[in-house]
Amino acid sequence: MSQEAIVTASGAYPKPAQIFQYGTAGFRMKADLLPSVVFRVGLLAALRSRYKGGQVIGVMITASHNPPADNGVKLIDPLGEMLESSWEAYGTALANAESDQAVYEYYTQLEQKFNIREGVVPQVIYGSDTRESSPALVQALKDALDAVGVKSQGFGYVTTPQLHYIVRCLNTQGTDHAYGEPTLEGYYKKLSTAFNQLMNNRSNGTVTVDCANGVGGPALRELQKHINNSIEVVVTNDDTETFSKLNSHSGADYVKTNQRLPPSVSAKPLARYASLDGDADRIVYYYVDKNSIFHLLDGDKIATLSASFIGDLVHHAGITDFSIGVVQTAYANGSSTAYIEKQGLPTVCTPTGVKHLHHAALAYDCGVYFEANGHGTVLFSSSALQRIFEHAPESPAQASALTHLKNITELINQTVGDALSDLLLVEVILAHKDWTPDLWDACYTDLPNKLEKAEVADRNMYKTTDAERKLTHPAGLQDQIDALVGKYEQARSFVRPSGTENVVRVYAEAATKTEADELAQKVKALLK
Ligand code: 16G
Ligand code: ZN
Repeated sequence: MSQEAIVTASGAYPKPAQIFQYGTAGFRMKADLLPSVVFRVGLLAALRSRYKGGQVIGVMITASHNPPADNGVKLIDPLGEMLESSWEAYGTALANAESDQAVYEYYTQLEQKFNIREGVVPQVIYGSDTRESSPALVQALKDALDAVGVKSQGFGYVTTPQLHYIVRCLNTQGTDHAYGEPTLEGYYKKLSTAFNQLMNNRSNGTVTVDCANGVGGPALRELQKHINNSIEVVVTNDDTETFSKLNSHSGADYVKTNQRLPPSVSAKPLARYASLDGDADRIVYYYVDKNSIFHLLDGDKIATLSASFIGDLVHHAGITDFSIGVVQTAYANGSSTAYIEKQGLPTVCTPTGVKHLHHAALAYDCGVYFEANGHGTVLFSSSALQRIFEHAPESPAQASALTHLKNITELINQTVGDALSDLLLVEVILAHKDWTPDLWDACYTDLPNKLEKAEVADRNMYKTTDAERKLTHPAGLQDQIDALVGKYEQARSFVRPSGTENVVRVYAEAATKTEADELAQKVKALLK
């Protein structure tokens, strides 16, 4: 690739005096710091595609639930997974190269390291969320892709999971594990066809969905056109024109963190509500009871609901020796873990971040993974899918369960957590069980909990082990935490450095809300 083309194009995107890091979900920060990063991520995407023999790589420009002034960028690997972690460091190094010439040199170093030759045409697709800063960042990306001869295609405003879906479709087209039509229309058709069949002759009233004034709003409206009238979806907080409204007093993160309704929602008792985040890869449900008390149905509740429903279908379809496991993080409520284990299902705890959960979920025929914050999905292994689709039912009841199970595998976006797909999944399960939200909630009672964040001089001083449940550094701190935890009933607490902000997070749960709050405060005080 011509040195001049890269150096000249890079010259339009000078690097600010700043150290960048490819974190849990790519690069994420104030949008005005990002043009050079996005440009360089474009170069990395080109290399990754060439390294993968010309398979399509995705680039998503989004900062998810972060405030409107932020933005971010991350890569999607060929099967719709997050970028393989060993490549994150190359992204970090490219982003931190001090000059345009250094960018070019590092690019050629990577070509040599991976023995990447000329001749393969790299392919990259991209999309963004609805932030004001997104179009300019998309332009920076396109300039990089053009400078190195990438065959590229933009999909405009898309949810993060939609782009993951399209990447996988493009790379599996014409194979026996083709994932679907590689278009947005194909995405809506795939989900809605499965949903409509699963809801056949059922109806389930109304669900009101807060879209955080992000890209999930228009996407949900589009999806709505494809689904039958078995449910009524009321779309709220879907103003994507007023940039300042994004994620403001709305959305999954607001509801989960504050454990309360978005101020714009006046909830009717026992009606269903859900909130998406800014790029629609997270969802939480909630309702108020007859006494107007708010109840959150978070990622843990969605995981337990899905795992038990799928387990029942597998059983009723007459499929045996089928492993189902639930993957969680340290944030999973202790009651949810106890509930899953009581159902005889294995649970695994991994560090925070989708890539860790996703990886662990691959160990099962069916791996259900959700973070408590509402990010998650269900994976079926290819051998499990084969068994499901080849299974011969022995009775009408088995045949019916099997049909539902097949549709469930189509309804779920298996590339990554997808709020729209998860919304339809929950709606289907509640309709099949004929459950109101309080019945779902009654499966187990969450232990009261509290999440705090602490500003620290250097979060990198905090090192964890045991899936982030214990600190190894600073020395002695874990013993102090343990001593505090020992003073409370049913208590648990951990401290972990954030992967997305320069803070340390403190989580505590205990038998009562007062105790959980107090424990969190005391642990936080240890960090001073
Ligand atoms: C990122 C992760 C999310 C995780 C969050 C934790 C992905 C796609 N996103 O947003 O899953 O819950 O980081 O943030 O992996 P923290 O490290 O700041 O607590
Ligand atoms: Zn998100």
